[in-house]
Formats: sequence, C-alpha cells, structure tokens
Amino acid sequence: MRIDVLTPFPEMFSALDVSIMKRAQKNGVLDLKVVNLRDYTHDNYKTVDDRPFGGGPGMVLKPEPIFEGVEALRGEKTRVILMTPVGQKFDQAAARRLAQEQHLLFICGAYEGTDERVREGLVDEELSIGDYVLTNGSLPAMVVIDAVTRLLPGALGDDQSSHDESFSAGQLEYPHYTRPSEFRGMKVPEVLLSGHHAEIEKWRREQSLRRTKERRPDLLK
Ligand code: 4GS
Repeated sequence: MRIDVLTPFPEMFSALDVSIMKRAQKNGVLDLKVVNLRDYTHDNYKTVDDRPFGGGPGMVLKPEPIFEGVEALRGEKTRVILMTPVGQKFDQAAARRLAQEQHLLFICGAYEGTDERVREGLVDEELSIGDYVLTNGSLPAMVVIDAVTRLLPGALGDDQSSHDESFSAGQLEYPHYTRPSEFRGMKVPEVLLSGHHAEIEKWRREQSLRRTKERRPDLLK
C-alpha cells in the first residue's frame, strides 16, 4: 500500500521508523512518504497559516499549500483523508476498510483549524481518533497509519496475524502471562500450565467475555 502524508511537522513521523512499522517499510508492504506542507509555499517564510476571517483566537491552515500538495501527490485511486476532531470516530472497522485501499493521502490539521475549502474541494473522508484536543493532526495520522499497516498482508509475523481472526475479535483481550509461573507470590492460572488446549481456549473465551461485560458492555451490543 502507498500512504502519503501532508503535514507541517514531518519530523514527528520518525515515530514510524521503529519496530513493525520500520520492517513493513523495508519489506515493501508499506510505501510511506511524509511530505512537508511548507514545500508547497512560495513565500520566504514558508507560511502555512493565517489569521481567521471574522476574528477570534488562533491561526487557520491556509488552503493554497494544501491544494497544491494534494494535487501533486494524488493519483487515480487516492483516498484523501483529513484528520480532525470533527471527523467520524476511527475504529477497527475503519482500519479494515482503509486497508483495502491502494493509496491513502493524509492531511494533518494544525493550529485552530483548517480552511473549510479544503473539505469542500479535496477531502474524501474526515477522521477523528477520539474526543480530545491535540496540538496537530500528525499523531492522529500516525495512529491510523499504524492500525492500517498492521492489517496489510506480510506486515506481522504469521503467529501474530492469525490471532486477529480468533474468537476474541470484537471483545477485549483475555489476560496474558509469561514466565516465571510464580512472581512475587502472584501465580499464573493453573489451566495455562496444563497443556490442555481445549481447556485453555475455553478459559480465554470466558475471560474475554467477562472483561468485556465488566469494562466495555457497549462492545457486546
Ligand atoms: C484530532 C483528533 C485533533 C485539533 C488539530 C486542534 C489542531 C487537533 N485530529 N483526531 N487543532 N482528536 N486535532 O485533536 O484527529
């Protein structure tokens, strides 16, 4: 999959040069290009923002660099996504849907907001990662890129990928343990040491269901 990002803060994306995301790029599973929005400005100060018409606090991302950037980067089959708190809430279903696309192009909002004509003229879809206010849309874009990339064929080791399709999908994870079997007086549940695979699976299913009922009953509806 090809993913391009248009952002005033490209340095932040070094967070994606780590671990599984790094390997996905090396393997050719993900072709990620992070582009500085300032590359599409024409003044000496590389201005990407300006004061809001109508007054009020903060600055607004100007339309021109975003239009030029998107027009330079997009192709026939590009899905243009604006990260913004007014977007649809991103979830695992949205990650699965986006993982089917060939080319995603993320616009990262910043400052007080993004000129509304970007929505009107460029954007296919607006996404939010949750109901809180960040300083800019780069972390949200990274969250979506990470969640989508790990669904791409070849991004995870075989042992990891199969788990996503298991019974626990749509429910919270069961508790995990590794060695030692007793740590500071806290014991690993006996069933996990038994080697009885059917019993282990039953225990995990029960634990998943119990946790989901207690912590996230909304997921069971
Ligand atoms: C989010 C969010 C966000 C909002 C961008 C204030 C700068 C900031 N973007 N999901 N202006 N939550 N954006 O907080 O996507």
